[in-house]
Amino acid sequence: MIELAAAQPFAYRFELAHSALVIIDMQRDFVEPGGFGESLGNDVTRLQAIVPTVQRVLHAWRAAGGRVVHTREAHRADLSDCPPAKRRRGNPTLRIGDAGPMGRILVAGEPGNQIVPALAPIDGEIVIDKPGKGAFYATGLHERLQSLGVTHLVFMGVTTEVCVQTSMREANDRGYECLLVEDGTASYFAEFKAATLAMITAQGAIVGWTARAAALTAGLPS
Ligand code: TIU
Repeated sequence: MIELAAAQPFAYRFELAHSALVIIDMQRDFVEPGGFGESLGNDVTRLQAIVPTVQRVLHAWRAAGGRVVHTREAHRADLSDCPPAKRRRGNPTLRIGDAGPMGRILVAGEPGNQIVPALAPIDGEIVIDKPGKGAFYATGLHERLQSLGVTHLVFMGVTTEVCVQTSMREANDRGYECLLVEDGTASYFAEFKAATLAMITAQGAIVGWTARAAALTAGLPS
């Protein structure tokens, strides 16, 4: 049993064998200039800045023998899994499926859809392509985690208030004990990140826990 005494709003306990590290959407579309995130008018530097921290936690988690799940927000090439309502919103000159500087926006297999090289999945890790903001909608992730006996999920990735928070809330409703790594997540909006961390831990951990990356890595067996 690992205990993170410094977690908010109180200590978080988990067994590595029953846990998974879930890294949400650290793909070029959101983190690099020229992708979907920038097409929506955002400055991606805030997201780029967390890559070394996410990498440190990922390497420590792998070294401890922990299970890893990577997600990508990705649609099929024919956009049959992209609701027209989702496609209509955003930047009218560069919609999901349109050709951008890194290939078709948010389409599976395109250069922009790849996870950034520093965080690339390795053999044996689960990679989930998800059509929604949440990692559990239309992906089969819950069934895979159930079959592996996973009860605890540690989240990192982008963006805090969109795909990370949605995924964490979906997981919470499915009974997982969830922790979000505070400096392993980022938003294009600093105030949205701060509000999300606060709303997760409020009311006695109504959605889950948060902790700093250093507290998590210090708790992992090396
Ligand atoms: N726009 C934004 O903040 N996020 C997304 O569209 N997707 C994810 O958060 N991955």
